[in-house]
Amino acid sequence: MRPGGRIRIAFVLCTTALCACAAPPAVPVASPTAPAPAATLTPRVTDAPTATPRAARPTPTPDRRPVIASPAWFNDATLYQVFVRSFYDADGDGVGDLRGLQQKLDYIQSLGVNTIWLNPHYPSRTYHGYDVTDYRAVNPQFGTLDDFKALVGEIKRRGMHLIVDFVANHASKGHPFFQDAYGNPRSPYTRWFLFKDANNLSYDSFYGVADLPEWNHSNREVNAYLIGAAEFWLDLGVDGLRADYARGVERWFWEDLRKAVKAKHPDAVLLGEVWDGEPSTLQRYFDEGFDALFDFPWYLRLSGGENAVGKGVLNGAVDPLLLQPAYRAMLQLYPRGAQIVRFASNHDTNRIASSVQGDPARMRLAAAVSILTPGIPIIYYGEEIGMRGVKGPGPIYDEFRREPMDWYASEAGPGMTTWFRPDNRNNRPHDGVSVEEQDGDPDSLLNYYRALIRLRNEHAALRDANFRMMDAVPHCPTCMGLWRWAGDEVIAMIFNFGGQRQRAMLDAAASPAPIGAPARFLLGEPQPLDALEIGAWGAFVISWQ
Ligand SMILES: [Ca+2]
Ligand SMILES: [Ca+2]
Repeated sequence: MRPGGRIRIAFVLCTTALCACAAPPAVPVASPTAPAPAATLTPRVTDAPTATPRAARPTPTPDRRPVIASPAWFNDATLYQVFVRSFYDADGDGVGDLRGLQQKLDYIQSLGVNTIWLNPHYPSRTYHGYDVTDYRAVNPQFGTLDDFKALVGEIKRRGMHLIVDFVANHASKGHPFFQDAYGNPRSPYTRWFLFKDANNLSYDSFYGVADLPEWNHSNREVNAYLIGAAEFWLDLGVDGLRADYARGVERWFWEDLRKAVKAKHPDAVLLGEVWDGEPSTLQRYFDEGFDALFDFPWYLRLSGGENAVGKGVLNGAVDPLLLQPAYRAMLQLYPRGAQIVRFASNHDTNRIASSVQGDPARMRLAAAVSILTPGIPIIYYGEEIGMRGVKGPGPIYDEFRREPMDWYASEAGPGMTTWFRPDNRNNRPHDGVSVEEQDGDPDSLLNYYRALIRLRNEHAALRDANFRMMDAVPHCPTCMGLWRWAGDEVIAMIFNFGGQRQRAMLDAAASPAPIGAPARFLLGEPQPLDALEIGAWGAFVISWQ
């Protein structure tokens, strides 16, 4: 943390969103899975004059966009991304596993999350698992197929959902089919890969990485094999697939996958990773058969890029207006029913806490804008406690973004994974970043995440597709605002992406619906709407019902 930062941060926190809790922090409790304290975001009614303008809902104009029959349940999802190796170790070998994950479902549910995305759980030759050697088995380090079935059963019993990673672009060099075909042109698997010489020694691979030979999707047998693997997991009760590197795979594969999956599992969600800064690129993949895509255009502008620190909208480095195209694409470009997944970091990016250089105010702003604005939020494990992570200095890199989930102040205790503990790691004992240190503190980042997710779960207007961007927030050039509504409720939200305190004005006349009732402040202290004191990196969320 920078010199002087602490003073400024304390000011920020006590003047913006969440300083209703004047009581000193509670003593942290010993159990990292104790129920969340009841404290947090009690809506307060403003004593300011209520807005009286009446405005009509947006006039419906003919919407000629195509429609995707996406699974309705996914609109109400809040996701949690689990890198299994780093999460919770049930058998004491230092490596996270499926039984460990099952033991921490109480914790995950305590966040308000209802859907889990697992990074690859398949047998693999690497620690990260994106080189699959068997598409129908569980990495023995993580457990057995029976452990997987037990996990699915418990997730279903709780009314939760599970999405698994699906790697269709490439295999592992260690995959038995590739092993058979490599250097052996007479192998029955020769046409399963993209060999470039007569001896089957040179081949196309993911970004030229020899360990990741690409599948040949022009071969129907390959596609049947991969689609069969997808169905195998869906038949076991999995609720969806997160398609790795979707843009590496030909369109016909995704179309065929959708047809096969939806015929038997119409409620399964197909979530694609299309790493691109342009909404028009994402649009193509909705056309190819995906229900849902990660909002990379939004993420890249928010954070300034996957390797950035101190860049992007979230650091005041660029105008928050740059976020608007990502939102507007949801209204104008993507098909109706398209599902956008909103994330502030993932296993391939610097963690958001590091991107904002550990500033608690901006960590909270990142959480609020990710969880409350239109889209389906996903939280990368550990983000909710502010775990740090930046690309490593080499020769290892991404491990530093996938460090062991920090359960304990001491980084030691039951379930703590220990597979990656170099001296120059990002997260340390007694740094305030652990579940144990934050669980019982009503003012902690962890409980802020819980409160935000609770708001999303309790207000249909925070999940519904209706929204409208504010063209500007009067008097606050660093602010972004938008309206959301559902049923009888209208919600306005304003985010200040700047390091200066501002006096913003909410233009109530621009409301998409009548807002005669008193305003309830879901986030931020009640204030007159024409003079909202918004702190640096602050947020207001205001409801009329
Ligand atoms: Ca283990
Ligand atoms: Ca720590």
